[in-house]
Order: sequence, then structure tokens, then C-alpha cells
Amino acid sequence: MNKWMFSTNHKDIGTLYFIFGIWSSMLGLSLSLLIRTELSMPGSLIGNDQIFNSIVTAHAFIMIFFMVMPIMIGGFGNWLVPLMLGAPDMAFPRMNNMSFWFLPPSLFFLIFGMLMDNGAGTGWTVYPPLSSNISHMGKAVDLTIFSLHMAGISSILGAINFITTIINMRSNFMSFDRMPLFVWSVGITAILLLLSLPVLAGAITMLLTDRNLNTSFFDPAGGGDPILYQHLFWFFGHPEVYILILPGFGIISHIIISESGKVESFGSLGMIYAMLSIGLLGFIVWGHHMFTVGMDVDTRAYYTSITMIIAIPTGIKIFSWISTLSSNQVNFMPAINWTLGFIFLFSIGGLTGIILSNSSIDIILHDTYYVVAHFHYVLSMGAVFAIMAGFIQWFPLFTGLNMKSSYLQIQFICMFIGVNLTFFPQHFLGLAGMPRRYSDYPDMYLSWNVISSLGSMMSLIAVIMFIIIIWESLINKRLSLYPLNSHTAIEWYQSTPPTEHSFNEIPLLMK
Ligand code: HAS
Ligand code: CU
Repeated sequence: MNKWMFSTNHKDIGTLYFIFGIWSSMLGLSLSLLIRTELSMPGSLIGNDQIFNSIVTAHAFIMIFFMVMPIMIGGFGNWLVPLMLGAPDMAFPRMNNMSFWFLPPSLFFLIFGMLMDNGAGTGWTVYPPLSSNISHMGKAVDLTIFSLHMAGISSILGAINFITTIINMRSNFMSFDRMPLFVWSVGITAILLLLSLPVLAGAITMLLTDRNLNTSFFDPAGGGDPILYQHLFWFFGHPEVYILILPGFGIISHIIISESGKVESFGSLGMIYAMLSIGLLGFIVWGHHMFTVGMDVDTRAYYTSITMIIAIPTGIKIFSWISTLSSNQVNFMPAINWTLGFIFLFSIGGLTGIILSNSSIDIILHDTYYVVAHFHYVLSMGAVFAIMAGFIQWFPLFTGLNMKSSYLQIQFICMFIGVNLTFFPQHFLGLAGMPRRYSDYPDMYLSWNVISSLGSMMSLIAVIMFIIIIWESLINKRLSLYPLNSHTAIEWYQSTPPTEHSFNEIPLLMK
């Protein structure tokens, strides 16, 4: 066995997460292209709706659990959190390695689940009775549940590790209010993971026993209730969407601070409180995913109002980013393109979220493409743009090499147009009533679907361009002028005794 497999070093593990996440992103992207190809014209291409639904399900799971989370928390988190804290490594380095190695088998079981017994065509929500053995009698759903259990264990172990590291391993004199924003964002994300994942684990375990051991937690025939599953799922599911975006917020803050030549964010403490409130509020709004189950009007009013309140801390973040950027000579490097793109497009996604939070409007828009447009604006253009920004910003730190700026500019424009072309028309499809998770549609929805599918091809071209840019940089080995590449980081550590790492020096070095 190679020794890198067993490395307990946070940077090696971060790199493993990046490689894994990038691999999964190719898989998730391929599945999304299958979806867009099927929907590029009316009629059936794949010829089997169950397979179409399995593809949609696997696409969502792969993008959420095997792409965004491993890259943001596993990749950026492992690489940057110890460096930003001035810590020699994570608190539990060997457990860190174990967290990573839970993921490849988990992904294996997910793919296995997609391929056998007609796949799990349940959607990522895995609602019973569709996911019960009446509708999915093979082993596909059981394999998917097993995969989720393993990915969940991986994340819980990772969360424990980050929380412990952040509480115990800050350098001397680094108080919580002076801790870098990215570290805060990962810390809050870890708390969200720790509190929400066990609830998902409980729900899918109950589903597993319903399917295999004759229990009836979610079966009315045995005194159970399928709505109970929805409550448990969304108690996890809503915090999960903030898990996907919070580390991105942290990445965006750092790039804005750095590229506008400042040492800290506008309203740094406000940014911390905003993230804390988003995290806290994220636990009490789950009902906005269930407006159509037949809630009484007071409960609907509660979920609508409390959901809308999240716009306030999020607005604080958006306006603080803009303030940090303003009145400065902004450095228009490629990472800032993605950052500005993030602010603009995430806000659009957030605003459609506010529209959906109105329970009466949601009854019309629920399960339509409007929802799909909403969450792709906050994910494909929020989370993914943050990943792209961070990857470009810290590529020299990770590799000691430079990517070509001019190529990156072209690639950004291509991707920006591609994703907008893909997802903006989906608002119109949703408003016109096109339902999500169907493989076919009436002719009246043709034009916007064609444009959406063309956009996905453009994004594919942009992704291929990005791979070529990375490859070009790796083969030409253009050394970075970056003051701190991974090699010098180690030397800096070795030359400076730990107690002398002053806290305000670290964020500067991280630029
Ligand atoms: Fe969402 C569904 C509401 C943020 C992800 N969301 C989803 C799903 C995903 C997802 C994946 O209330 C689909 C799940 C599934 O498979 O069924 N979402 C919101 C709201 C916010 C929000 C209110 N979502 C996110 C983020 C995500 C994400 C972040 C991942 C990264 N979402 C919903 C609702 C549904 C939903 C309904 C259920 C729909 C259905 O029927 O299934 C907020 O956190 C957004 C806050 C951000 C902003 C923008 C910046 C703020 C500014 C301040 C001023 C703005 C004001 C608002 C005062 C608001 C600039 C003015 C309002 C105007 C309309 C102009
Ligand atoms: Cu939600």
C-alpha cells in the first residue's frame, strides 16, 4: 500500500478530498447531461422513466454528498483550517484519514444502488411510500440507505474533528472574535452537521426496518405516518442546504478581503453573527418544504415568516461583502470574477427562495421547475462558484504553480453564460407549470427546454476548458510568485516556534 493512503497530514487528506470531489463532480456532471439530453426534446430518449428517475436521484446525491461537501469541508476545510488557526494539524489526524476513507465505499454503494434492480428512483428525499418495498422492491433503496449511512458517519467524524480543532487548537491569543471567517464558517457547518445528520440517520434506519423488518413507522396500515418521514428528512434537509453554502460564504469573504487589499471584512463580527443566525434559523424552517402536505394555516404562517427572516442575516452578508469591495482598487484576478458572479447569482437564487417561502405561492410552485431553478441558482451558481473562486485563489498554495489568467477569464465567461442559459429558463418552465422529476413534457414547454439543454452543453465545454487549464499548469510547472506555496508553508512552520505564530500574521500569510 502506498503511504499517501494512510497519511494523517491535513494537507494530504485535503488533497485526497479534492481528488475524490473532482472525480465525483465528473460523474455528477455526466448524469446531469443525461438528464438534459433526455429533456432536450419531447418524447423519450432513455426509454425508461424509472431509469430517468434513478439518474436524477444519483445526480443529486453525488453532487451534494460526494462533490460539494467533500470539496468544501474536506478539501478547503482540511487544507486551510489548521493553517488559519496556526495549528500543526487537525485535532484527530487519524480519525481525519478515516473520515475520508468512508467516502469511496459509500460512493461505490450509491452507484451500485443506481445500477441494480432498476435503481432507486426516489429522488434525494427518499420519501415513503415511493421508497417503501411496495414501490421499490429490489435492493436498490437499501443500498442507497447504506451509502447514506456511511457518508453520514464520515461527515459526523469530520464534524467532531473540526469542532475540536477549532475550540482547542487556535494559536495563542487568537480569540473567537479574531478567528478568520472561513474557520468560523466551517465551525458552524460542523455544528449543523453534528445536529442534523443523526436525524437523517434515524429516518433512513426506520425506513430500512420498514422495508426489511416489518415495522410500520411510515405505513398508515400499521399505525405509522409517511408525513413523519418528511418531518425527519427536512429537519436534516434544510440545515443541509446551509451546510452546502456556509463554507462557500467563508471562502467568498476571504477572497473579497484579500483582493480588495484589506485585512478584515466590513463588519467582521456582524458576519460571524450572521452565519450563526443563518445556522440557528436553519433548524426551525423545515416546514417550508412541506407546505403541500395539508398543514393548518397557523403552521403555514409560522414557517413562511420564520423562513423570510433568514433574508436578514443573508442580506447582512451580501451588503457587507459589497462594502468590503467598495472604495478600493479591486484586483480583477480570475478568482474575483467568480466571487462577483457568486454575489449576483446567489442573490437571485435567494430571492426566488423568498418567493417560494410564501406558503400560498409555494402550493402552486412546489414540485415544479421553479424550485429546480431556485436551488440551482444557490447551488450551481452559489456553492459551485464559491468552489471555483476558492480553487483558483488557493491553487498556488495547494500546488506551488500558476494557472493562466487569460484562459481562466475565457473559461469564466463560458461557464457564466452556460449555467445561466441552463437555469434561468427553468423559472419560466416552473411558472408555466412544468413538474420536476418527469422524463417527458408537452410540446408547449419545448423552447425553454431546448435553451436549457444548450446551456448545459456550454457548461460542459467550460468544465473541459477548466480541466485543460489545470493540466496546462501541471505540465508546464510555472512556479507561482505566491508568497506561500505548500512547500514554503512547511518551511515557515519549521522555522518559527509554534508559540511565536501570532494570530494576525496568519490571515495575512493566507492571502
Ligand atoms: Fe432554498 C427549496 C426557501 C436558501 C437549496 N432550497 C430548496 C431546495 C434546495 C434548496 C436544494 O420556502 C429543494 C429541495 C428539494 O429537493 O425539494 N431557500 C429558501 C429561502 C432561502 C433559501 C427563503 N436554498 C437556499 C440555499 C440553498 C437552498 C442557500 C442551498 C445552497 N428553498 C426555499 C423554499 C423551498 C426551497 C421555500 C421549498 C420549495 C418547494 O416547494 O419545494 C434563503 O436562505 C435565501 C436568503 C437569501 C436572499 C438573498 C440575499 C439577501 C438580500 C437582502 C434583501 C432581500 C430581501 C428579500 C429583503 C434573500 C439581498 C426581498 C424579497 C424579494 C422577493 C424581492
Ligand atoms: Cu429549506
